[in-house]
Amino acid sequence: MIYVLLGANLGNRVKTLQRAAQLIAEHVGPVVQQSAFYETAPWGVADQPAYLNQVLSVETTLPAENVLVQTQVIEQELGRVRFEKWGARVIDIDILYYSDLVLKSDTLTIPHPYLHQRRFTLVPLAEIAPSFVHPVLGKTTRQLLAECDDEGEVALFN
Ligand code: PH2
Ligand code: MG
Ligand code: MG
Repeated sequence: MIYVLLGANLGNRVKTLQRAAQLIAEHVGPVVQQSAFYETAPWGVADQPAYLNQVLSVETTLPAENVLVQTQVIEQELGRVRFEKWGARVIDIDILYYSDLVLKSDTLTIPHPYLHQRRFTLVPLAEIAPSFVHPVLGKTTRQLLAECDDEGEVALFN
């Protein structure tokens, strides 16, 4: 099982996240669980619109590097243009976990290196995977969230 974070803060955020989940199901594998949408304060670069974030669990037979390629193709297809690190974007798809795999290459780090520092990731992840254990830190999502000192706002979005 893999866990991916979707994020969008430009354009029609709901439509984009829905379309991203469809494309992930087509090109990566069946979506098993999806968290609610959360509206979240921008992290890293403050002066940008609020994000919608969602976490999905996905069953896949693809190796991690191929999942990355597929998610990048989907980002392109949905109109992503890269400007600045942590800046506004139509869609961002980040791999959080790939089962209990630990991997560091030039292009990909799994688990996602910032996941434990960000409420906008931990809150939706805790909704669908509260007991999943971080393979490096050895803590559940619930524990990581309790210990996270990020104070960024994360609100259920309806
Ligand atoms: N993604 C970023 C930078 N900052 N802030 C929020 N709230 N949500 C995100 O998905 C996000 C961010 C870089 O990927
Ligand atoms: Mg990201
Ligand atoms: Mg990304």
